[in-house]
Amino acid sequence: MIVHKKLANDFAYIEIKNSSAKAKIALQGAHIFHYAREGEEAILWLSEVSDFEYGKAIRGGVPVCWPWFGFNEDKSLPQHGFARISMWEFIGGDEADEKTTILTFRLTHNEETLKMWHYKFELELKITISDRLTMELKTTNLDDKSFKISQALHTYFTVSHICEATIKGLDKKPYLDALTWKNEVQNGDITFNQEVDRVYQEVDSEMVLKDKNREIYIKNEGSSSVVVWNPWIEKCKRMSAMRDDAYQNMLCIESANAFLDARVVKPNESHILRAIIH
Ligand code: TA6
Repeated sequence: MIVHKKLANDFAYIEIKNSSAKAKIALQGAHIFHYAREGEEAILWLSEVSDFEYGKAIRGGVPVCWPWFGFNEDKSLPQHGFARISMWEFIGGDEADEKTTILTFRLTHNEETLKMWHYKFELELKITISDRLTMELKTTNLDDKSFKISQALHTYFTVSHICEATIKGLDKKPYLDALTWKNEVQNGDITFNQEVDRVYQEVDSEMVLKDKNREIYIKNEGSSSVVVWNPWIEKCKRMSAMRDDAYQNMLCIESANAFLDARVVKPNESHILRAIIH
């Protein structure tokens, strides 16, 4: 079932239900803000006080950070790019079988995007809702010059408590610590007892998010960088659209092409970033 819905303020989204899962996707940002497998708690975290308003990114789910990850050198431009606050076109939904729904969204250059980023492009997000969540973000260069992108599927995961969460699969990987701007190397599994904001590089295998009562697997393709973020106590208080204690129940593991893993896309060529979560 694919149902088009609108909030009272006209904010448009699509609700998906099949025999394996439920999901909700906003047209702004092609932003998945709910994904739960049948009979299970939501895998994606969504802030209880998130804005659902045009021009503001939803706090939670999977913001699409594109065509730059983090700050732009020009500080007047939006952090994490403009894709997550742009209106995407819904291209179509395919109810492949009773367990699987595939949706495609598209964003192309327009007068507004060309002011912020001087390239012609087509960006497509294909989302497969089944007992796994698959996101495929395809960047095509429609310009006559090459461009460089950095990007992330900035996935917010729900955790029972941040102190119960462990990430496996990044042992011995180099990372840039975005709190100190120092290069470090991961030693063992990742656990949390303070603010963490890191860009891991050279990532080549599946990661596991171990929580108290479940394990979630994250596999990326077309990507060798992963951002791990939890704002902890003080930053959480400063974050927009987050309750003060929200850091306790969320954790971002972001499938990325960031920093050393930024990609150059030549004219008429494409790059695909894929994340498979189950
Ligand atoms: O990916 C981690 C990060 O860049 C953090 O530094 C952080 O503040 C965050 O994403 C959330 O950014 P936002 O622009 O959504 O407030």
